[in-house]
Amino acid sequence: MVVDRSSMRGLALTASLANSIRKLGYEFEWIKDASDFDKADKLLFPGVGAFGQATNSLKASGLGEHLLRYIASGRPYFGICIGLQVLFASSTESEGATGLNVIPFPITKFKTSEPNGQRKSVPHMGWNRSWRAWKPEAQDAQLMREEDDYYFVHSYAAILPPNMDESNPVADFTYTLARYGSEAFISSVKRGNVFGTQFHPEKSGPAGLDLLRRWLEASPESLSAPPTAHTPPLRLSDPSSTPRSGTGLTSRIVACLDVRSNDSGDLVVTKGDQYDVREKDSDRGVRNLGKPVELARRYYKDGADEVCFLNITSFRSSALLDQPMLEVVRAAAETVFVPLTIGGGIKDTVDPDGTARSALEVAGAYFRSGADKVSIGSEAVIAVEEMLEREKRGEPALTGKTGIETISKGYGSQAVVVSIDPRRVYVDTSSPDWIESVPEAHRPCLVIGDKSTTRTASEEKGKAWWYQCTISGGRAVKDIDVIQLAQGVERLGAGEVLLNSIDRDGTGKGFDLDLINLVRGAVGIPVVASSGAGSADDFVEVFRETGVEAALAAGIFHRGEVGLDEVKISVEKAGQAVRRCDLEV
Ligand code: 1PR
Repeated sequence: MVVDRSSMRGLALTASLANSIRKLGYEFEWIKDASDFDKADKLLFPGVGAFGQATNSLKASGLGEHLLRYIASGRPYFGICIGLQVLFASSTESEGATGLNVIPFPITKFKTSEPNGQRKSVPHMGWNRSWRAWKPEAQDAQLMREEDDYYFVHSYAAILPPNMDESNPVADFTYTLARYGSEAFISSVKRGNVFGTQFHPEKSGPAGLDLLRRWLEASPESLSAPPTAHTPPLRLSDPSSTPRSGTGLTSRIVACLDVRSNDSGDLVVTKGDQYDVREKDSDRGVRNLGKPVELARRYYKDGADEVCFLNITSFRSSALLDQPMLEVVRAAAETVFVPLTIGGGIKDTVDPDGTARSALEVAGAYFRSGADKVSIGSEAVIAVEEMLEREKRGEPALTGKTGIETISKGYGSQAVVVSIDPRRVYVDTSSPDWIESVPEAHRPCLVIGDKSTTRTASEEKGKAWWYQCTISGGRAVKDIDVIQLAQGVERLGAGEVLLNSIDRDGTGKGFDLDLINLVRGAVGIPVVASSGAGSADDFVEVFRETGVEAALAAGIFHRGEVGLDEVKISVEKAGQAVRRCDLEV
């Protein structure tokens, strides 16, 4: 396995790939210097991040040349995500950077809106399907399966023109396509010994592990076999070539585990209602709903599309050296092969010995333990508040120093989630000029109860409210609203918003559709709806009414009231695509 060790981003997902290979019973070694290429029987190049960073460091270290020589030797190569993209000629992500040009075709960015004007979230993040192999190869070397969903996370891809024909250089390769909205792009490509996937098999659950297994098991000869069949070029405008409606992505279902130490000092999964996690009885102990790693494993087996850990006591104990959540993530990543997010305490900290640790270092420790994304809460609110202050003073908005900026620069924006904890602020509507009591800056997120779209709308008649952001798990409020925050973190470089609602948390009343529609309409990055799920129908409703990319629940899953499969069946019956998987692996 070769890793671009000079690129931090390259390291981010390698822990997961290493775990997948070990899980499949194979041994591997990291390429440390050029001489290691000679020892390799097969070579995997994993990674995420920027094209230029990867190609430049391959060139600067001289490893690029050795990589090309390795490929020319006919031994099998498997590039994942950026390991696929470096095979191409160039990328609009990094002007002037040149790839290895094994496939003389450019990588370009997804459009953020459709021809009909509809918004399209970028990055393309989630589970999508590969389909219609062009020039399928001999059966023994056929790696891809059309019926499987795989996990993608990227903003750039080998996007094919709609009038693709045999003169396109890509036509010399065997490839599968995936569709994101109206754009079709290469999801896997193969010619002879060279194979690559835009998606992450190591994060694609049983289907991804199966693909890795097929590649690892196949003999080098069968992997290098030339194509034996030839089919005409795929006409992308052919409606029968589109297996799934909508964007192509499935609606993601996320299981969330709020983790903290109980009064005996053990780490437990807990769950509050409206952020109070203590039992209602007289001793007020921390509610204990299970062990974090065991529950994460269970949700993976039950078909969760992602698992999210939130360290909800982080604002009290923040020393990195002493961070038990690192071990939780490490242990979970050994057996959970879907994306893992970790939140809580992702900020600049100081170790007990006085060593300062930047948010980037804290995040790096989690990525090396096996996390795929970090979720930033309180620090994001403070960063946006300061950014707005700077703008008011006429200073540049971005400093490049906030955790969001440094982590998204180092690991890619797709690795940075911002967790928002808004609270409704009700306003007195009894006087005719009540609107004056709402600060002008916050009026864009004002909801008039009579127009509320939530299921509890009848309770809201005559009311009005806006959404104020909180920090420290709802313990303090800030003079910044949910739209200001969501748009601010997008400018700083966040790749996804995890949208909680303190009013709905743990209530089972359904998601706050007003809130979700406001935020989703305000940003171009994916939004995960959270808080309030009480039934499988709540998921159906939130996907149908808001078009949100993902929905998360905690309490109903922990208490066993609703199963992940039950949610997926309901969402699918309602016409939304979901990832169904073989739950045995
Ligand atoms: O501020 O960067 O250290 O991050 C702290 C993180 O911990 C934030 O993401 C914040 O949301 C979370 N947090 C802090 N205190 C609590 C608490 O509960 N006392 N949990 C807390 C937030 C909300 C969701 C919950 C959904 C779904 N929990 O995580 O999972 O509301 O619940 P439901 O399906 O049961 O309704 P920082």
